[in-house]
This record gives sequence, C-alpha cells and structure tokens, in this order.
Amino acid sequence: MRVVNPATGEVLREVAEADRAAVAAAFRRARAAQPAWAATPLAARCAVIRRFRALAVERAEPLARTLTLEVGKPITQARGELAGLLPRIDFFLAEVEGALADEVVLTSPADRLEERIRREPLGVVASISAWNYPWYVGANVFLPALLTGNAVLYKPSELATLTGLAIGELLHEAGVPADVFHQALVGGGNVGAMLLEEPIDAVCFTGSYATGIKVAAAVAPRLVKAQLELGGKDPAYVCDDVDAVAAAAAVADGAFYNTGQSCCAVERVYVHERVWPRFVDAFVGTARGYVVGDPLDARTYIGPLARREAALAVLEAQVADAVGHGARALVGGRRLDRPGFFFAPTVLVDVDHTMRVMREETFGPLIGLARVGSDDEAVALMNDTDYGLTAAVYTPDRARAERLLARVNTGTAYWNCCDRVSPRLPWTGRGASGLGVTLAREGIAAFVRPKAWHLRGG
Ligand code: TXE
Repeated sequence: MRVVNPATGEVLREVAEADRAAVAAAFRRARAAQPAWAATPLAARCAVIRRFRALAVERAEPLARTLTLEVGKPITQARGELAGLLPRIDFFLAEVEGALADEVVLTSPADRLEERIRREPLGVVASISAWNYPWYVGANVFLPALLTGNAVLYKPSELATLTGLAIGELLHEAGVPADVFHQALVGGGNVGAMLLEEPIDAVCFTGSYATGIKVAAAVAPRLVKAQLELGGKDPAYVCDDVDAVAAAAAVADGAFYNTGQSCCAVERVYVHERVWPRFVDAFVGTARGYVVGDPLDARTYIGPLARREAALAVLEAQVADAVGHGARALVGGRRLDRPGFFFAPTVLVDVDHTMRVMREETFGPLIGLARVGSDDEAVALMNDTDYGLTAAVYTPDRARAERLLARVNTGTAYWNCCDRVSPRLPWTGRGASGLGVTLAREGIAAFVRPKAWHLRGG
C-alpha cells in the first residue's frame, strides 16, 4: 500500500497490507492475552498509560510532522492535535477507577444477602479508525478500552497508516503487551471487513455514514456491540443581536479549521437577515485571508485534501450543483492549479436545501451561507438533515441560545462556540451521525459490561 503526501502527490512509503491470516492470528493472540491484561492491577495499567503520555510529549514534534506529511494537516494544527491528546489521557486516568468500581446496591444482614454490580471488560475490541484526527479518534477508543482491561485490534485509516503505526509503537514502548494492542492492522476497507469477521466482542468504528452502516450490518447477526462515530452536516445560526464581525471569524474557523475535514466542522450557516451584510463581508474577508499552501509551513492554515482526487471531485460537484441551481461563489469555487490536492477556500451564498452543499457532508473548505428571517426558520432548517452531531448558536443571549438548541436534534450543543470536543462531555451522534458514545464517563462505561451478583452468605 502506498502512503502518499497529499501536498505533493509523492509516495512517502510503501507498507505491506495485513492479510486474512495476519488478521486471524492477531485475533487469536489478542483473545489469549486479554485475560492476563484484565487481571493486571488497574494501577499498573494506569502506569503504562502515563508512560505513553510521557512518550507522546517527548516525541510530539516528529509525530506532528508525520501527521502533516501523510494527511496534509497544517503543522500548527498537527501540533495542536498532539497537545490536545494530553487532557484526554488525563481525563481517562482520573476517571477509570470510579468507572470500574463495584457497586453494592443492597446489603441485608437479616437475609445474609448482598447485591453487587461488578463491571467486566468487553474482551477483544476492534477499532476501525478515520484519518482526519487519528490521535483523537484512536485515543477515544484505545485509552478507555485498554485502561478497563480490554485487548484492542486497531485498524487505522489507510490515509493515516504511519500515524497508526506510531500509535502502536508508542503503546508498546510504554508497556502495553504486544498482543493486547496488536500492532496496527494496516490496510483499506478490505482489512476492516476481515477484522469484522473475527469473533470480536465489540467494534468501535469512526468513519463515514456509508461505511458505518456496512460495519453495523456485518456484526449485527452476531449481536456484537457496535459503536459508530459517523459523519455530520453541522449547522451554525447567527442571531440578529451578535457582533457580526466576531461571529464571522469564529464560525469561519469552525468551517475551515483542519481544512474543513472535521466530523463536527460547521458545514452550513444560517444568518439572521438583520446582520447578513456585515456578517457576509467579514466572513468572506476571513476566508480570503487564510494562508493556503505547504502544510509544513507554520503560516499555513488551509492544507491539501487528504482524500486527494476523491475529495476534490466531491467539492467540485457540490459547487457545480449549487451554482447550477442559482448559488453564487463570493470567493474560491475551484481546485488550485498547483501540485498536490488543494481547493480554494470557498463561500457560497443564495443557497438552499435543494442543493447538495446544504444536505450532503462536504468535508472540505467549502461552505454555504443562508439568510433567514427568524429563529423558527433557522431551527427548522437546522433540523432539516439526516445527521445529528453538533449545532451552534451565536447570540449574547444565553437563554435564547439554550431555548433554540434544545429544539435542535444533535448530541452536542454549542453557545457562542463550535467545532469543539471536551473529554469531560459525552460525544454522541444522532440519526446518521452514529450510535453509542465516546468520551466522558459514558465513554469509559462503553468498554465494560455489568455482571449482577446475588450473594447470600452461608
Ligand atoms: O471514512 P471511511 P474516512 C467521519 C467524517 C467522514 C469520515 C472520514 O465525518 O464522514 O469519518 O473518514 C474502513 N468494513 N468522522 O474517510 O471511508 C476504512 O479503511 C470495515 C466522524 O476515513 O468511512 C477506514 O479505516 N471497515 C467522526 C474507516 O473504515 C471499512 C470523527 C473509515 O473509512 C470498510 C472523525 C468496510 N467495508 C471522522 N470500508 C465522529 N463522528 O466522531 C472502509 N473501512
């Protein structure tokens, strides 16, 4: 398999893909190694993850560089991802003991009876990952899974293979047994499909809706637990009482950060007509000001598209569809004529929900701005989607924001912010955005299952 630099098109490395025998052997070894790992005292498992944290700090710069080379993430943002990993590690280390603790729900000396809930690891967890935030998406799964005593079979995205391999190397160097976190099962969807055929106890998938439903279907007959973190078409609503210039800068960052390749990027904006002109001017000005270019250059904000030609084709098709239906591009609107896979930051207006750019996941530096006349109109449009990941409202009026966001069917609500993930808050998608939860205490509980103990003394 070729690992290609999307900024130049050059082949960075060729890596052997895992085959069926390798996947089956990895499963057998994980199954055999997991009980001993689960029996390892929690303190010892935590110590291993603390060492992993120390290595991630020590190697942050070369790891960020690898991420930038293979995914095209601007180096300042790649450094941001490695730095953002640390509070996640700290959260899971701080919370795992509580999440694993037994719960005595009844003691009745008269009946010599005790009722107790004990939490057990699921067993062998398959983790099939996406490329856009490989450290975050990976860690959301392997940290709580390993800390709670599970073994993990990790298949990184074929677009983030080198980072996937680095994750495995760091975990092993930190002390995770080689069979408990199997070295990354390198390859594309075919390797993911092979992994799902093994008698795993759970699968945690992060990726597109299209692949997510294939994953769910593959394991459903065996009633294997499936966690699905899927796509989004996340809206932001800018109310009539905002500082339009400040809101424009914040929403633009939510739309274009990571070159728009975030599951919770702002993918459609509704702007109250009273602030429309000032907001649009400021928003377009911000988009025009972004430095597009070599992701290794610290001044770069917009890098190349990791999915290369496939991503450019989606963006061009969405622009053509929108313009064909009457939309106008105020800036950008086409791929850049330069080596690599770059698309100009693009802002469309006169858009509506008949257009693909307002309905289908875009996953790139392209955004439609729509004018609305009221809060009710905005809420109706925000809910007019199959997805349900996050939604944002910009207004100085907290009560107004909470009232509106309570009516929008998403797993996450943002007041005066967007494109933000906290380890303390549950990350869940609704509708086509997924099943299950990562992060927060719920994201630890997702990797254990309860066993009910009815204990009656002799
Ligand atoms: O997805 P793909 P990508 C979403 C984001 C976007 C997508 C981008 O919104 O939709 O992820 O990631 C493997 N059986 N999120 O392009 O193509 C494939 O090899 C088993 C949401 O990577 O779906 C890769 O490892 N596996 C998220 C993985 O599936 C298969 C956060 C995903 O690939 C397979 C980040 C198959 N048949 C991105 N086919 C959130 N909601 O938190 C492919 N794969």
